[in-house]
Amino acid sequence: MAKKRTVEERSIDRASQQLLMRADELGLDTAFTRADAMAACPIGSGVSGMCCKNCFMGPCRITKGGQVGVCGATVDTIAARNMARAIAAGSAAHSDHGRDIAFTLLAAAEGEAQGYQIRDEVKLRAVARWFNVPTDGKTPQTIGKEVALKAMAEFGQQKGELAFVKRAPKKRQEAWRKYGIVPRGIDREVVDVLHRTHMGDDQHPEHILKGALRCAMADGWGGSMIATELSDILFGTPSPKVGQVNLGVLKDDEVNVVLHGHEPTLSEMIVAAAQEPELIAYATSKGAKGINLAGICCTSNEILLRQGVASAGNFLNQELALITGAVEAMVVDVQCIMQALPGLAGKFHTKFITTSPKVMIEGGMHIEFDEHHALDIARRILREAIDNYPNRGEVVIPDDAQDLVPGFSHEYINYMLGGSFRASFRPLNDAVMSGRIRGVVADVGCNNPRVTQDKSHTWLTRELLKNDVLVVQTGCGALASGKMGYLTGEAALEYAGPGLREVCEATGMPPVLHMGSCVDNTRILTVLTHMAQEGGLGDDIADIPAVGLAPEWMSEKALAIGAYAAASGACVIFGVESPIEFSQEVTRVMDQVWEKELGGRMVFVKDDEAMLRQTLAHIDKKRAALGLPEYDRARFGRSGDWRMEKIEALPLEERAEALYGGVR
Ligand code: XCC
Ligand code: SF4
Repeated sequence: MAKKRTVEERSIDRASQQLLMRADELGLDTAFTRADAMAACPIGSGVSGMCCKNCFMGPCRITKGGQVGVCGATVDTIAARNMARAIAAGSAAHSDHGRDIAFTLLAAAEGEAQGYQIRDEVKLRAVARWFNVPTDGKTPQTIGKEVALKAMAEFGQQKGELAFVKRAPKKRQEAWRKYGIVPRGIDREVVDVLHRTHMGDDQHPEHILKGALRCAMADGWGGSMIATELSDILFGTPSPKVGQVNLGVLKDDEVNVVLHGHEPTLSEMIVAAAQEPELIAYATSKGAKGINLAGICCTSNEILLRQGVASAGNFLNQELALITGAVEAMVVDVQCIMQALPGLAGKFHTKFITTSPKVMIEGGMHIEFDEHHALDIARRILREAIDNYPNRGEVVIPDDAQDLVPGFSHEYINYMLGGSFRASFRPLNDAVMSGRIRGVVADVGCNNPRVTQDKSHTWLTRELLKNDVLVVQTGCGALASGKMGYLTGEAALEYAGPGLREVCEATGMPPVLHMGSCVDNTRILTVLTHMAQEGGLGDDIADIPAVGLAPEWMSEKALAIGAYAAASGACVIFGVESPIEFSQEVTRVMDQVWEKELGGRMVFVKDDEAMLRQTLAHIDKKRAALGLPEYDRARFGRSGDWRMEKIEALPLEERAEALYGGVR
């Protein structure tokens, strides 16, 4: 059995550490201890072998060079098929989320969705334009209905190109067409990958991965983009809001309802219902001071971004929230929901409630979501939670709750930089061109209990800031930064290098931007497109000095995002372990072949410092290719630099203490 890690080795988040100690005290298992007890399978993980179970002549296990499966499949074919299937599953999950939002928009436009309405007409009209829906003289309801139907049709489309593909820079579209990865229909591309990876089909690694890229494209420029855009139409396009994050947002004297998963549909209605005087009165009748909502994972990001609802944290906080003993109900929809939750909830008074027609878990209560009666369902769920308040036992709530300011949609960034007079990405491009900003990095993705929670996300963020790199974030990576206080502007400016600091001070833009949930990685595609179109940084996403990082990834969705980002021209670096390490060919295709054909690539780098080095090297390489001045941190913003210089002269240990000692 592997060794049990200390709480500090399991997480750098103090609130998590406190509850991990509590879990040890109570003898409760969590993903952290289960990861200690179960070493990752070295063959299934792709590190020292490859496993294929695509047919029942196997499963076949390849652990040495030259070995093949019963059917003759090589390690490269198996690695490519496994990667492609993971990308298809991830694309399916994101895209199906988008489909459900389209159903809700349709019901709302037809006046049949209780509680929902069209909140952002400007966005509705913009999306209508992309879908070629004429808007002249039509009511928002009619446009909404036509947009919803067009969105749904993108899923079932058999031939042609997805509508949002033409939002990308021209040159990017040409690269996609040339390499043959323009997605035809969202469902079709997922089915295509499942078909071609069935036993006895596509067995050419690069060709399999090309299918996987087309599928990922159907996610990034299809399903996920639909999810983001239609959510904005229904619930409003985000703009900065003050919120709070970490387990300390749970209240010891209110009914705590934790909303976990990914979709904004039901959670938005729960937010609305929680403000109803009757329900608040019902809560007080049970002895509580009120109803307190808190999110986990991307459902959290959705309602944090739009409604300012507090976040109890990221992926690895889900079990810890229950261990506070303070949660009356945990309500989940889809994705990233650990099966351990209902069992853990049973150790406390917590009611565990599944709501998606797609997700049921043994031991949980199921109250099924239906967009036609969402508000009534939300009320029923809140009543279940309130009824449970008197059953609460001993409570341990860490006092960690950090302020944060999320909500940087591309629309808002545009506005923030240019001001209302002339919204523009010009100041951002100028800052990159002058070298004040060295480049842009998206640090996104999950937590993974195989590595220390939040450590890589936050270390990389700090180091990138010091190197004058602007950091944008989504998903669990964003919540990691939030917990460390890096999403308030001032705190992050402490770390920012002189040039970046100068730009941020002049424009009011914080150096770390929380752009939303995981489907909102499509907002980053839009920002990069705007930057390419603004001029001065080439004319394609691949020209921009930008890198995507997923240092603590774990989900198939993360691989789908990585693949569409690489297809879109970005250099993407994943941490933890390489699931394709055992196949040199697949590693080569995803790195070199993709870079040659598409300008983007996807690599796996285990070590944080190596990840940082490669990130900066890529940025500098792109700067040089654009003929931009070499990055030189000494050129800008001398004010305040004495502090950084003094710190940088210190020996490593003291430097770490001086920089991070106060924040940890
Ligand atoms: Fe899930 Fe989106 Fe990963 Fe977090 S980051 S663990 S996928 S919640 Ni998408
Ligand atoms: Fe083995 Fe080939 Fe079947 Fe895979 S498809 S399990 S390699 S026989």
